[in-house]
Amino acid sequence: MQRILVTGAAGQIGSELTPALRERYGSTHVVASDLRTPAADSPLSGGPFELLDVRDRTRLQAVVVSHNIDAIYHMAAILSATGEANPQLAWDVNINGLVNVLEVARATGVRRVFCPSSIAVFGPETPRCPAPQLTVLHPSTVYGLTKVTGELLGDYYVQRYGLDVRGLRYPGIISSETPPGGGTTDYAVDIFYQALRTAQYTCFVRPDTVLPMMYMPDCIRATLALMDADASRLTRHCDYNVAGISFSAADLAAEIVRHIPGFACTYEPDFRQAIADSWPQSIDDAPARTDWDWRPSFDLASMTADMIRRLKPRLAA
Ligand code: NAD
Ligand code: AKB
Repeated sequence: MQRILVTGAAGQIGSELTPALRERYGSTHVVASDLRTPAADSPLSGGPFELLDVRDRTRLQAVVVSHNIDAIYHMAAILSATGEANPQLAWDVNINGLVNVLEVARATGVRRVFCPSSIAVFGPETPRCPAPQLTVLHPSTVYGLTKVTGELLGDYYVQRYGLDVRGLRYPGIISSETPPGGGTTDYAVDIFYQALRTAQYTCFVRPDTVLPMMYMPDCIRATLALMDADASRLTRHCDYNVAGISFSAADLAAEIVRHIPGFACTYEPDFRQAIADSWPQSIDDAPARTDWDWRPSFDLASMTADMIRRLKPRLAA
């Protein structure tokens, strides 16, 4: 049975990935870790937790050795909008944290690392509709720079050291359990909270902004499917494109109106508009479909209905 460490486990994805891994591998086999201690009623409460800053290699190695870890899901990162506010912090956490994870893996018994990438690897010169798997990677954010570097570094550890490192270029992730942590695609989650609380939302990108997005159940399924895939079928390692749903901010608002008829969305684009404009509108994920049978299961209508079904009782209470 694998013994897994999840870094950045208290974040938007880690807080749902960790319970999914615990369901598969057993609660005591999956150690959650983060900079911040989760609340007692958090989704992480069902198993071991370690306070861990991924920039501290000594502590990271001590946690890996003491729990006899053989796989790391490295979710700790600084996202695009926070990264533009503090580029040095983004570089420090995203690059030095990743180097520490890979080096600790090499020095200990860790055999497998999952390291997420992002649509942020693409930039204004990338074809936007769809972004091909193999294309120009010239991002305009520090976050995108760290993600391109992370993909290349992961691939290097595969060829140079034989470490099994895998990664996906996640689109913007939409979810109902834990709010997103400082990205450009956060509006596609915030809009649900405000629609249910006040029936109004001021969106920080223009209504015609189209971005690739994915609902959390598909994100978790894609992550587990890539990690389950037979290595002999993989033609790539750390940079698989994965597509979910592409829609504009106005399309999302219109879909929410079908459930909350009085909902009104206004638009006041801020600095995140330029980031969104530098990313593609859709993704070509043919290698993921061929190599490990990837198919998304949620569209805009089913994602919106499920988000509202989950959030409504919680926000009403
Ligand atoms: P998040 O911001 O919600 O969570 C990141 C977590 O990392 C937070 O809990 C934070 O406390 C923790 N963290 C920050 N600095 C740390 C440090 N120095 N040491 C340890 N922990 C630290 O992010 P997320 O949305 O869960 O993203 C997880 C991964 O997926 C990241 O690599 C991100 O780039 C990638 N990704 C996310 C999305 C998305 O839309 N959520 C899209 C593309 C890629
Ligand atoms: C962000 O907006 O920074 C993230 C991402 C797409 O990587 N959600």
